[in-house]
Parts: sequence; C-alpha cells; structure tokens
Amino acid sequence: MRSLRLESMGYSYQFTHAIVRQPAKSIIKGLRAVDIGSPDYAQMIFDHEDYKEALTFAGVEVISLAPLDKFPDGQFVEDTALCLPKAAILMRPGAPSRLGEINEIAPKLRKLFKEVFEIENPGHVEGGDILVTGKEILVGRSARTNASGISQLSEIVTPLGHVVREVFTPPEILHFKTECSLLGPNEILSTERLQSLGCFDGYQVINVADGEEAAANAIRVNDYVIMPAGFPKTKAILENLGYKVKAINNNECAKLDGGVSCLSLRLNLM
Ligand code: CIR
Repeated sequence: MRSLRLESMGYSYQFTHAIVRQPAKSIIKGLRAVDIGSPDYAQMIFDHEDYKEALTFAGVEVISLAPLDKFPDGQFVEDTALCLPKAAILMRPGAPSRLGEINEIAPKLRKLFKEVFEIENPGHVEGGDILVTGKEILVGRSARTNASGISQLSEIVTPLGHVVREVFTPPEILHFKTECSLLGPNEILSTERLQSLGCFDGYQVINVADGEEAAANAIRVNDYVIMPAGFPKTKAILENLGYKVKAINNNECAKLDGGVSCLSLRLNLM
C-alpha cells in the first residue's frame, strides 16, 4: 500500500521530468488582471529557452510541447493538471478561455501516467492554486478554483494517500501560488500577506523581502530553487539559508500574471 509518508516526502520537489509548452504568438492576447502592456514575443521566447535550460540544469528531462495558437494562455501548463507520483489529475480551469487547454495536454499525460483522473463540471481547479508540500496538498479557493473542484480533487487523491486542505486565495491575487512556493518538505517561501492568513501554521516560513512580493512564486526542483530575476534581496535571503538559486527573467510572463511555476508541470516518473 502506497503511503504519503513514503519516499521521505521528497515527491513534492524531486522531479525527473518537466512538461513545458512553447509560447504561441497569440500570447499577446493572454489574460491579465491589469493591462500593463503586452509581452514581447521575441523576449518571451528567449526567456523560455532560459527557463528550459534552468530546468535541465536542475536535473530534469524537459518535454517541450508545441505552441497552441488558439489558446493564448496555453504556455501556462501548470494550470492544466496536477501530477503526483503514479497519477495525474486533469484540472478544469475557471477561466472559460482556458477550458480547451485540457484536451491538449490530456493525451500527453495519458501516455506518461497509468492513471489519469479528471475534475468534472461544475468543478473548477487551476493548478496555480495547488501547493503540494511534504505532508499535504493545499488548494486555494479563488476566482478560478471552486468548492466543487476542491472536493472532487480531495475524493480523487485521498485514496492515493494524500491529504487535501482547503485554503483561501486572497481576492487580490490570481492564484494561491502567486504568493508562495515550496522550498523543502516543511519550508515555504511566502509573502507576509499570505502567511498572515494562518495557512502555513506548522511550517517553517521564509518571507520574501519587502517590496519583492513577486519573488514568492518560485519552484524547488531537486537541489535548486528557480526564481524570477530582479529580486536581489530575496535571492540573498535564500542563498544565505543555503539554497542553490537560479534566477531567470520572467518580466514578460509577469505582464500576464504568470510566475515561474506556471510555466511547467513537474513530474516524478520514477
Ligand atoms: C491566466 O490569467 O490564466 C494567465 N494569464 C496566467 C496564468 C498563470 N498561472 C499560474 O501562475 N499558475
């Protein structure tokens, strides 16, 4: 019987593969809460190469999917699925324009995983609202993730040995993980605002530096933390704690509320 406590909880940040999707030219039409200008496609392609290189450097095999012109937000693959050891769960985005992205990622996940589950209508969950830690799966209820979606997710993953805890994504931000990331089995990088809601009680929380809130969306991949460039104080905080950090430019994705986590689905296929 598979147990959540097996494998030293490493499944939450030890990965063998990452799925990314090449940015499509239609990315300039991507969703955004506030319009601060469209991303520069050429720069985005350049940044995407750096992102893949950082993932490779961290020791994962990068699976790169073709761009999807009909889905401007298609490169934000994290929102389309939750990949656990041995099973993947297809999400159901709360943004209507993103619902069709699921049919695009599904065939790939069905090839990689023996078991693939689905969130069904009327449920909505976007992967950006899910933080898998060493002991549980936190899911933030948000404008994109509803109660039905969270309860379906819980019903799917509980028999697999996981524990789901519903938390709340502050209305000012897109996703729960817009303001937090996993650094270790019990270590979380967070903004003070998110931490102040009490959702991380029992964890060791490292706060991003004041004024560097956008640095809270990072990814721990094996021995490395990949974070957005331009946040030197937070980078120094992490390095002083002994984390190996790789910073990559994320300014173009940030114009569409995208952080470094949303650009990949991290998988452990061991
Ligand atoms: C959206 O609004 O859906 C996209 N423009 C950004 C998605 C970012 N996803 C994520 O951080 N997981």
